[in-house]
Amino acid sequence: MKILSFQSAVTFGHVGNSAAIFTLQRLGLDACPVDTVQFSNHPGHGIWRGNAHPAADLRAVVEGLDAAGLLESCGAVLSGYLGQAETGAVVAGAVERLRRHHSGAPYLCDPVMGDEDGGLYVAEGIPEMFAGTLLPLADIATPNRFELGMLTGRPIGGVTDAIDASHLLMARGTKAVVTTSLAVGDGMIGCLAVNAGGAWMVRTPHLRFATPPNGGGDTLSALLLAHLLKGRDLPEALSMAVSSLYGVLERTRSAGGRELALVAAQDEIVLPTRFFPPLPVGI
Ligand code: PXL
Repeated sequence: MKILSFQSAVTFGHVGNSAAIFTLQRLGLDACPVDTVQFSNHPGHGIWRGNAHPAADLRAVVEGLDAAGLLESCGAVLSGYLGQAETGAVVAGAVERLRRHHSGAPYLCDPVMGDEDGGLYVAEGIPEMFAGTLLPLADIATPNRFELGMLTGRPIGGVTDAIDASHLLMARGTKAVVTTSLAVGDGMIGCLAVNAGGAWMVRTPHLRFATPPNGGGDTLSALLLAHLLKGRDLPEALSMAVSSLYGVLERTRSAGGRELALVAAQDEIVLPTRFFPPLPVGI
């Protein structure tokens, strides 16, 4: 199974496609990167250089794949950090083209916009583009708590708020919503999955870092899509994805670096050391 993945690329470190492609490949999936930007490194390092690729260049890549008869060999689309609002239309076009070849081809949209610590870090127009163009096409959205609040115009305090906001996104067309970074008390952090069939939480201990690494969300989205494509249902796929990310983060913390220890911890991608089960949440 090939997955078309629209995300950032960094030369040093592991965020965007520089985290997702390896993760997908390690799970045996054939990942096809469309890099939306090329940066030296994640801006979290303080200094960085690089540029977003113009949307027209990215559209040419999608058109080239389709013209060569290669797009139809892809079975799913993943998107993350897009760099520019105009790139949203290119991703939407790719999803629509792919669904002409394979109706119902899955699309996971990670609406990368910001987080609780750093606030909004994307270009103008991106929040509106996610809300209006990409999320209504998505089978799965993976906002963090901050992004879910931005997308729905409501602050997300606890799990009940997150479930209500997930239903709001689902009323606009998204089929399932996975919200990351929900503080659930007792030093634990939770991921919440909501679809038409119910709601489930996967809780893990909240690992504390002097400077938290970036790219955890990008890795989680890739893991989640991979497990769904392998036929697991949403709660099982979330449980596997969270368990693997926990293993990678634990290894990252003991290595003490600024970047995810993705290569060193690659066995966690395939078989996590600790397993965190999905627990149904009453609505
Ligand atoms: O992890 C999200 C992400 C991916 N790629 C780039 C980023 C960010 C978040 O800041 O800057 C280039």
